[in-house]
Amino acid sequence: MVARAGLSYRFTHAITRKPADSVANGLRAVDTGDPSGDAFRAEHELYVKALQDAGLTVDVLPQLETYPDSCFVEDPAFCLPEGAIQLRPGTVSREGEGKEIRAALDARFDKVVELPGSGYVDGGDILMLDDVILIGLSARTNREGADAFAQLLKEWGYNAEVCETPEGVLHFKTACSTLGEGVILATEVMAKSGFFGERKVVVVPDGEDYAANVIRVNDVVLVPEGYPKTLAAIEAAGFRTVVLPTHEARKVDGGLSCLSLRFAGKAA
Ligand code: CIR
Repeated sequence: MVARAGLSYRFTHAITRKPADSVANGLRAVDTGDPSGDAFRAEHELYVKALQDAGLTVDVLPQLETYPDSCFVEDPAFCLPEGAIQLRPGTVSREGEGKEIRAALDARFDKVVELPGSGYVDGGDILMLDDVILIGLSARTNREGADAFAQLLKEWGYNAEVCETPEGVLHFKTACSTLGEGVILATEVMAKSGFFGERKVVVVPDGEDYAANVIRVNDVVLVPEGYPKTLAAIEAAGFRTVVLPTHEARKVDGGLSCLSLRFAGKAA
């Protein structure tokens, strides 16, 4: 595939879902206290506003109490300009979220397909760059799912590569993000992985690994609040930033990318 300038950060639309009260039971590796639905929804409103300010039309789906982690809509789907893919999240309590997001995908895309086969892929393990889509194997994304997804992407005309997410990292994108224009933000471990070839990598300063998960949306980079060294490094690399609170999301291992599906869609 020929690189498509801006594929990874020029967007017109986003799909989000309001955090449910049941997010208090969301999955997490380390318990630092339960998130509150009300406080999370307040942070979520700021997040939606920031996406709108960056130029996106944002669909906000209603809260879904059956699935505590359902506000993390990045995991059950993946969107490209020509269509969307309904994924199969790789943990029991989230497996049904693909079906729940389907109607929202159908409303925005003419082409929506389900991940072929019976493997698992979480959208958090997919890093879209302008010339390649990296798929991280993880506790949530298995080889069968990653290979089926890579094959599908190739049929759609994209380069795809399967990588091993470093041990102890929930999702591939927990530890890296695209800043756009060929520049990556990554934790030190991820920066040393070799996944990014000759690309410029801005390394997340010591002690701020959580801030490796940012999102470039059109002309700005959304950055979590409370990570001043990372913020300064992103700005020093020449990017405009907007800082957002993610305190509730963080309690259940969520970050900025997980809270939306971003894409260049057809006109609203
Ligand atoms: C989970 O463990 O699935 C949620 N508590 C957090 C999901 C974060 N999603 C992401 O990084 N893409």
